[in-house]
Amino acid sequence: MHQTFDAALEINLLHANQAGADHNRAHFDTWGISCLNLMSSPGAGKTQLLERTLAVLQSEFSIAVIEGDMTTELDADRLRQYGVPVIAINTGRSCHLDSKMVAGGIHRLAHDYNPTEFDLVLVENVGNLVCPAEFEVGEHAKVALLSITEGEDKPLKYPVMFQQADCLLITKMDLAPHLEVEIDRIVSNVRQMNPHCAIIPVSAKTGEGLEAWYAWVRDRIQQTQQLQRSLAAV
Ligand SMILES: Nc1nc2c(ncn2[C@@H]2O[C@H](COP(=O)(O)OP(=O)(O)OP(=O)(O)O)[C@@H](O)[C@H]2O)c(=O)[nH]1
Ligand SMILES: [Mg+2]
Repeated sequence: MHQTFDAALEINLLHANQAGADHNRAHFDTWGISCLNLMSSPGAGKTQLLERTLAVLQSEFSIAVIEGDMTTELDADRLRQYGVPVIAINTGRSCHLDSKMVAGGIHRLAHDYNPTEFDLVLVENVGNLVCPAEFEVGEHAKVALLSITEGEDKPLKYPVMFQQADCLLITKMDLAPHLEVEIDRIVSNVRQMNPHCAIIPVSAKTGEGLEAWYAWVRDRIQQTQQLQRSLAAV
């Protein structure tokens, strides 16, 4: 009985969240903004990757960040040093961002800036390998990060994140010589879950693989801008 009630509640919750995510995406589409949702377990390297990404891509694109953390603005402050707008969202007891929280962030951004001037909104989700994958926030693509210190088995044990990802970044590749990790096994475990996502091994420390990541981001931005042009034409 309880189980039926819980399942119904979860379906309603996810349904309401999806409607909110669609609404957020419609805003992004109208404004010609590409939105990427970065997700991983705590400490896989989301903020460090964003620091490198902002340093390089902000000369090409106008970028804003929505930074989700349960508490503190520590990550938001790291990213503010790059001179881009960073909207911090503290989720309190919640282990993921949801579409309503991100709608609040979008409205703050639109209040303080002209949203049509942005090309890219990067969302850093709360560090968690499970729940963020279930709650869309209006992103155009999901980017999952898995650091090589976490173990090759994680794609099999936490499948939803890896099934949903459009791009998987295998992070901290500079540590490979110090670990007994088989990168091929990470890749084949991801492929069991998701035959199509881009898989890019990177190190935010040495810069390995980052050109491929930037190329992937540029491609996503181009796709959104093409969509906006075709929406404007009808
Ligand atoms: N060796 C190495 N360390 C890294 C790399 N990327 C991040 N780190 C380190 O990993 C730790 C966590 O990095 P963050 O970027 O804060 O990770 P995060 O995913 O944003 O963490 P949360 O926001 O707490 O979930 C820090 O000590 C980073 O310096 C990398 O490519 N190589
Ligand atoms: Mg972080």
